Amino acid sequence: MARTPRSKARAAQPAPQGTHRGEGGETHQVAQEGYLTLTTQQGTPVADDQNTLTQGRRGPALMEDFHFREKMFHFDHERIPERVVHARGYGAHGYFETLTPIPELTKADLFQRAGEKTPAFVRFSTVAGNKGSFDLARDVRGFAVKLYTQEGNWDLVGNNIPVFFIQDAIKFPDIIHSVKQEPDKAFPQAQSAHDNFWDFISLTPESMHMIMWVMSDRAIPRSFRFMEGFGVHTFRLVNAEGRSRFVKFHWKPKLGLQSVVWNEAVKINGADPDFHRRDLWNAIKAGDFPEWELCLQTFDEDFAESFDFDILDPTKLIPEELVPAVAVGRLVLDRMPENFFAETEQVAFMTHNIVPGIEFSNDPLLQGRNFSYLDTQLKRLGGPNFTHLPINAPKCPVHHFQQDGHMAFHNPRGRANYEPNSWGPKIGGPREDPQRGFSTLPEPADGPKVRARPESFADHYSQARQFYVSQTPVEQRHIGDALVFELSKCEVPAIRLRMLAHLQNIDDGLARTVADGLGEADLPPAADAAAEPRTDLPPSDALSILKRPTSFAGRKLGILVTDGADAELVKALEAAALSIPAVVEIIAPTVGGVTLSDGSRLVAQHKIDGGPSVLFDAVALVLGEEGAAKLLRVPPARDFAADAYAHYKFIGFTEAALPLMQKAGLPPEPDAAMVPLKRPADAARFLKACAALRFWDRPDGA
Ligand code: HDE
Repeated sequence: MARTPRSKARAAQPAPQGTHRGEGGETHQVAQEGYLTLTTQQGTPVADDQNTLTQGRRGPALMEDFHFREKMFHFDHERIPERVVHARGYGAHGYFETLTPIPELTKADLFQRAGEKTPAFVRFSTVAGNKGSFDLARDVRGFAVKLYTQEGNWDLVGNNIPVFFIQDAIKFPDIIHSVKQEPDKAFPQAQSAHDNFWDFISLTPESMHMIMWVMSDRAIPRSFRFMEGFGVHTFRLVNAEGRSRFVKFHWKPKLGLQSVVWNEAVKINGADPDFHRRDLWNAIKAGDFPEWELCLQTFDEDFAESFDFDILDPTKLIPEELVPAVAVGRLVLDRMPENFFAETEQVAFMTHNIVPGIEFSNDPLLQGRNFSYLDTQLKRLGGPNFTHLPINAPKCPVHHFQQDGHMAFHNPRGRANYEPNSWGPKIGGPREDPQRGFSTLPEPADGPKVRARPESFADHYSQARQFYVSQTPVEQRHIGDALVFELSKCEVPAIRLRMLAHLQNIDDGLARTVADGLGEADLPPAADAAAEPRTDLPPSDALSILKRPTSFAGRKLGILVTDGADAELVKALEAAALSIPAVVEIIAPTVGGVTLSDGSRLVAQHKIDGGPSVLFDAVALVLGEEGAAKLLRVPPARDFAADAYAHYKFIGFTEAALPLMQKAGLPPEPDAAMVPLKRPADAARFLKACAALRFWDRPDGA
């Protein structure tokens, strides 16, 4: 008699509970202890989850097999539409703690009491790629925060870049269509390096400021934990007296900012497409909770009037040198979701989720978003009751007369389902509260109905230039390299030329560098500008990453070891990292690990080709004599050293590692970031040096 798959599978698996039919048709009683009984969705206990009901062992399947049909039907419907943008994301729970109450600025309940904690859920994302795309695309990162306040949910749906590509929401479908896979080919995936994107951009001068940011290191962050977040638009804060001020929201990471270099990003995407997810998961699971300060730039109508640009224009920012960003609270992420789908996939952020004390401005992009987010949740989540899902439900009392619809699982009781009614306080249901309730600031508005951009939105180049001149030479070089890389992927020469024409309105040197990189001898004339580009805006240090202080806290050291590696040195490196605190992972010829100099066994987290140096912020080559010789014949070991060097990383090394380093093409004379590890005491010195994160002075880096 033929063996059923069940009989093979059972040997290796824990015994399922319940009864099942054996090969000979006899009924076995299998272990029940400790297991719950498997049931259908209707609660019917399941006897056999391995075999479909058939007419005879080799006969046709029967329609009456309700368990098979229910199981398969549910599987067929497991997916919901992925987000049309920001499809790939990763979320975490935490809280917002108010540090400085600001009742003079806003009556928003969450800002009234120092030390009060408001539950939060945050979802980070890339924009262009599909749900299964890789983490280190060159792209904007979403930074969406849901705060479950006592007066309703406040969603601050921001990005890691403080400006945007377009000034009017009506252009959003166009910019997104242009960046996503081309509709005929269905590629490229998660990349802006293609003709459609640059065609649209080169025809859309208002995107130039954003383009400088997206071509900068901001678009290839090292981790979600090391990036800033921005609300982008100007919002309003309103206090209890009804006085209002404008506000821009900033999230500043406690661990500082850090990005990878492009060559590293490309390799990370192959080595670990989930690099950012894994980083967040590991950090939170290890109790190293990422943290951001919420900082506010607030200003009044007078400032808005006097500022060089329109505060309603989302392609502009307000330099922090002009309006400082003042910290009022902190966001801490301390818990990963238990179920990715239920929480991260089903979370519905909506820009119109605001609370009394916070209001919109007339930024046309924000106004358009207020329509789009509700609409998109209906499509994604399938009905109007997505607010009933635990991840979306407010954590404050909710009383209203909205009823029924798909999947309504909080249903009002009693007779009253309208208001006003005369049924009295007990059964008549909730009533309005003019004191506590959200009331819109009576901002006057007038004028003819038009489709027109304000004149005050016309300057598209001045802040693009300001961003560029605020960068260090290394960062400027990266912007030039990124533009050359992306435009080299454009097959249509006219698109490249149009971009060069725009770049001339931003910075002559940058235009020349990009033209050289493209092999374009002659620069085209500068693009026509709707407003004369200004060259007098002063550099703003806050716009640069590399002008900020650095630290190795929360970073990762990779130690490559072989048999015979110095046990004391490995221990000293681990201890020095722990004291920062930073994380250490061991890479070895096999994942089973190595035998150290003292005879002890050290287990590895990675086999050498599964743990390339691009996954680490700094590396140490702690090799023993014999093992080192063997590594010379292992190409991934050479790449490990060569990439660490090319990516400007700090490299600690024992003497036995020198032949490998030489074979990998590293210079025979160590530079200042190649630190000899002669004795255990050198470990602390090495890790101290690692705080600089990269040694940019290396002449032949990536
Ligand atoms: Fe979004 N955006 N967006 N966006 N956006 C969405 O909503 C939209 C914009 C941002 O992790 C969608 O739930 C329009 C700016 C983030 O779930 C959709 C416009 C900023 C997320 C949508 C913009 C953002 C989204 C798709 C131009 C930074 C991910 C799925 C007017 C301030 C939220 C969804 C998450 C998601 C529309 C521009 C941030 C379609 C129409 C500017 C972080 O509603």
